[in-house]
Amino acid sequence: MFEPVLLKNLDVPDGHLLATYEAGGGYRALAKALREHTPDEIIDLVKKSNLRGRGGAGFPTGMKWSFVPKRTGKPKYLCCNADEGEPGTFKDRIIMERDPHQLIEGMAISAYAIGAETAYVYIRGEYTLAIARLEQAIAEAHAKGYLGTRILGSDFSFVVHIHCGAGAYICGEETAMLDSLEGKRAQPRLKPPFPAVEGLYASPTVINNVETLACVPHIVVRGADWFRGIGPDKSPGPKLYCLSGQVRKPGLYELPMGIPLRELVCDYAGGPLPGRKLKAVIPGGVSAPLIPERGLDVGMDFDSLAAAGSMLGSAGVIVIDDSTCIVKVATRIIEFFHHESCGKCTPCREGLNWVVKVLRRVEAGQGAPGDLEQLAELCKGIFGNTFCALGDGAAMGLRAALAHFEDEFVAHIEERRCLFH
Ligand code: L3W
Repeated sequence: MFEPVLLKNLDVPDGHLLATYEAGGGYRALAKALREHTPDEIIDLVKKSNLRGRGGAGFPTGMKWSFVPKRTGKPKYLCCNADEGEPGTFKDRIIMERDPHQLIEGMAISAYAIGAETAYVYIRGEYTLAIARLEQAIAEAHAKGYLGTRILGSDFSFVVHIHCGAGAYICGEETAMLDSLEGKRAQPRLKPPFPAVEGLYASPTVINNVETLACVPHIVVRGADWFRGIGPDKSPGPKLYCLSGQVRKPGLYELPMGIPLRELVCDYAGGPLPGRKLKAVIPGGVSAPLIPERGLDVGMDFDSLAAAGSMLGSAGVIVIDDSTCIVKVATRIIEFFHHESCGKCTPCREGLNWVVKVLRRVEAGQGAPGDLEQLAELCKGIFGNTFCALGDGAAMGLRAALAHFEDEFVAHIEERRCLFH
C-alpha cells in the first residue's frame, strides 16, 4: 500500500485549517529551510530530487529555478499555475480545497530559493471553494508569521496574492498567464526569452504548477533520496492521477510516478463499466494522444509515455470504452481546442477552424473521399508551427485517433453514418 504524501490530509477533518496543518508537522519544512539552508542549497536539493513539473511538460524544477539570474536589480516573482483548465484534470483543485497550507508552504520555500518576495496564484475562476480556502489560508499564515516580513525571524519576506482567471484555457499556458496577470489579453509570448529570465513585468519569474510546489516541503523534510526512491529515478515522486470517463471508480488517486496505466485503470479505478470493454485511454488530459487498449502496459511517467507516443501531461486519465465512437471523441476534443484558441497565430486559428469543419462533416456521415488525407495534411501544417503547445496538442491528439482508429473514420465516410449510434 502506498502511503499518501500529497493527499495525506484529504480525509482529516478541517484539513484546510492552519491548526490541523501544524498538528501534522506543517511549516516545519519552511522553518528548516530558513534555518538550515541557503537558497542555493534548496535549489540543489530540488535538483537532486529530480522533481519534474506536474503541469504538463515535466521540465526539471530545480533546473528551472537555477535559470533565474542572481543579480539583475529587478524584483523576482514566483507564479503558481493553478488555472487547471485541462479537461479531465482536477488534482490541483483538491490540493487547494483540502490542504491549501501545503501549497503555501511549498511556495514560501520555493520563493526563498529563487529570491522572490512576491508570488501570484493564478487560479481558475470557477474554483470558488479553492479560492475561498486559499484566501483563508493566506490570512492565517500571515497572522502566524509564515508569510509577511522577516518570516520566522529570518531576513526573508514574502507575500502571496491570488488572481482569479475568467474562463480561458489559454491562461494555463505560462506566458499567456503572464500577459493576463499584467492586465492584457492572454496570448502566448514567443520563447525565448523564457519566463525564468524575462517573465512578469519583464522580470525573472518562475512558474510552477500547484502539485509541483506542494512536493517541495516534503523534499525538504524527507530528503532528495527519499523522493527519488519513489518511482523511476529520472521521473520520481508521488503523483496525483485524475481518473474520469467510462470507468467504475472515477476519482483522484495518489500513487507512485510510473505506475502501469493498466493497473491504474483496471485495479485502482475498477476497470470498465459492467458489460463493457476498454477501448482507449487518454493518459494526460486531452492534449495527450490517446492510447489504444493494447498499449496500456506503459508506465505513467514522462519518459515512458513519451516513448509510447503519448505524454503524461496533467495526468488527467480519461477512459473510453467500446460503446464510444472515436470520431465523436476526436471531434469534441478538436472543437474544444478550436474554441479555446487565442487566435494569435495563423496555423492554430485557421487550421483548427478547418479541421473542425472537416471533422464535423465526417462525424455527421457527410464526409468525402480525401477528407482523411486532408486532416493529416492540416495536422502537418499546425504541428510545430504555433507559438504555444495548444496547436501541437490538438494535432497530436487527432493524429493518434486517425492512426489507431482509422477504420472508424473510414466507416463514417464510406457508410455515411456512425456505427455506434
Ligand atoms: C528556462 C529554458 N526555462 C523550458 C521552461 C518553460 C516552462 C517549462 C516547460 O508546456 C505542456 C503541454 C501543455 N530556460 C527552458 C525553460 N523552460 N526550457 O520549462 O517548457 P516547455 O516549452 O517544454 O513546455 P510548455 O509549452 O510550457 C507544454 C501544458 O504544458 N500547459 C500547461 C498548463 C499547466 C497548467 C497548470 O499548471 N495548471 O494549466 C500549457 O500549455 O498542455 O502539455 O516553464 O518556461 N531553456
